[in-house]
Amino acid sequence: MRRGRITVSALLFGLGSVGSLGQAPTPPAAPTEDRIGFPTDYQNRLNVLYVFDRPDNKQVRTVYANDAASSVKFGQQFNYPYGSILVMETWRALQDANGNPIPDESGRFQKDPRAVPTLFVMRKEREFGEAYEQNRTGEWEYVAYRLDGTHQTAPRNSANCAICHKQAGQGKDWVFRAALHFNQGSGAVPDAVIKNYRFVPGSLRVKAGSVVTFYNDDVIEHTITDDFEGGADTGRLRGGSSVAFQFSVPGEFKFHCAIHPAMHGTVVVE
Ligand code: HEC
Ligand SMILES: [Cu+2]
Repeated sequence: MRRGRITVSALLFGLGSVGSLGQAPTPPAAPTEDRIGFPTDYQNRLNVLYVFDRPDNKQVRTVYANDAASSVKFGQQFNYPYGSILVMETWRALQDANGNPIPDESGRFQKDPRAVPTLFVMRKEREFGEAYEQNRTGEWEYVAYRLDGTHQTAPRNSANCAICHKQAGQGKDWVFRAALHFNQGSGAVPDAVIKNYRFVPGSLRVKAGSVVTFYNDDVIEHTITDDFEGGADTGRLRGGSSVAFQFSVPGEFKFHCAIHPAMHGTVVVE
């Protein structure tokens, strides 16, 4: 009991001493100058790298890459060339009266035509990023813009971008989801995943006409192969890739993995 109490007060004391300096906390170090530049005409000048549906905040996130960033090949993700620019356009998804995203025919979120997007931009140049000090992510700098070119997140406030992008890791040069592009993953919200040699969930119930997206979230290849001979077969799906099927006819559809025949799954269409 006594020991527990001492531990707690020691912890509080530790936190208190940080706040007792009598000054506003210094924000984490960041660049003071915008060395990125607003990506004018990005929708026409840049290539789409991936489109990601965010179910939690109901956004369509379209990530564009300039030619330098698009030149990166699978297996070289640890080193984007200097001059690489990635633009993530975050756009509110079209929603029904209950706030549920309204999918298009292929099951993807749609952009709400009444909404205004924000542009998150990261750019890599020689010796960029040093201003982030201990939060530095290689040679990238970050800014977020509104469409009129003003800053939503100015350079001096961009340390949080670097701090979070650290999670993407050096092996991917601090870019989170380029694997979607390399693996032809669609970025749709998955209805089922393949993980540890298993279809999760093993049985899925959908309404006739539904589009079902399967995502291979495993580290190796699997297939989705109809148990019915001559039926659908995805062929080898790399880890990180996804595939979508439309189920129009009611019934029970059983499938397996052709590489690991003990892997089985079912879709029940009502
Ligand atoms: C809380 C963590 C977090 C913060 C803070 C954050 N990002 Fe990201 N960012 C992500 C994740 C995760 C993705 C991948 C898409 C997703 O999951 O929404 C991403 C994607 C991106 C992409 C597309 C390339 C990629 O990494 O896949 C860009 C460009 C980007 N962010 C820029 C920024 C900028 C600029 C800021 C600051 C204004 C910022 N981010 C702040 C987590 C973060
Ligand atoms: Cu398999």
